[in-house]
Amino acid sequence: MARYLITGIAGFIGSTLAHALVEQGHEVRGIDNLSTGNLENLADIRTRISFQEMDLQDVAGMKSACEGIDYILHQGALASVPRSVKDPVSSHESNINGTLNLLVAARDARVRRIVYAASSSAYGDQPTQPKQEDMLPRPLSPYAVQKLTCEYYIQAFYRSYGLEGVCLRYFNIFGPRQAADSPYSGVIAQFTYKMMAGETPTIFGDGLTSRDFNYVDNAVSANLLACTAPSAVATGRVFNIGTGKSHTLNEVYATIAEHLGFTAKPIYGPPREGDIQHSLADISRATSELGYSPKAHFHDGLKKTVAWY
Ligand code: UD2
Repeated sequence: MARYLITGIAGFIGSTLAHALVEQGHEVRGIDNLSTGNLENLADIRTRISFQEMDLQDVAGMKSACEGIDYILHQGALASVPRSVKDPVSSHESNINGTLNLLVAARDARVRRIVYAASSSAYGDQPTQPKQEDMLPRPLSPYAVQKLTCEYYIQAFYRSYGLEGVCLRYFNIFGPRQAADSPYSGVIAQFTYKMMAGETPTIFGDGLTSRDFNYVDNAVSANLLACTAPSAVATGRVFNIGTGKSHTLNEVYATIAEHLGFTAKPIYGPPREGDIQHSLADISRATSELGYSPKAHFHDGLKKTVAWY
């Protein structure tokens, strides 16, 4: 049994991690400022975790949150490319200042390792597919810059202070509990929610935009592997957490529509600012070095997700 701190525990990925760790008998502490997270995501495990409403930028709070912790799974962030384009300052404060404050607290508390929710957005408009970790990043949006900056901070804290850190570059994670009711929600959640309400979703661009959509269970297993992998393999390193397969927005729309019996054709709108056209992961580093294997497949994951909403 180990002691975990999950930041952003009331959010989509944070709460899914919490369920998995509680299930395995670990001690789970979680913080969330509830700006986008929702305590309903934790309702069935609320008595089995220790939760505090807290902002990542709270210096004293983060100090006490890190006390006695073995592993930090750092999911807390103001996610979304378009949100960061609209308001780069608030997302910078949460994503960069908050992470830096957490790192200082983790270093001082001698936390064993921090696993960071990095983002595939770091690759930006690099034309080469699939994306490999050693490619030069070309972030296009403030969000991508913020997520990449924190990868560098994680690595610098390892080299400067010996705080072990692993960066998991998530590729479009989806699944149950993903917020669906905001324009900043992930596309699968938004399409499902809208179709269920009888509204026709808008596809930004020509529908041929593609993403390596990865079901949340695969992200959970990647986090657990990143905690236990030998330091020489994992520490200070970046791993793509995708599936190695991509799907277009047209395909996503059609599949969700089929599950829900929704018959209207999509509305097409202009491409979204800060968006990249194609995103596909090369997962060979994570598979060979962490033992990561994305067992949950896109279509099964989509079926479970649609059924959940
Ligand atoms: C980025 C990152 C992802 C994660 C996420 C967090 C990339 C490739 N991926 O996801 O790893 O960090 O940010 O937020 O950078 N769309 C529509 N209609 C809608 C909503 C979205 O067509 O109503 C399109 C959107 O323009 C984009 C695609 O769907 O082309 C996916 O959008 P998203 O917001 O779900 O995720 P994305 O790719 O920005």
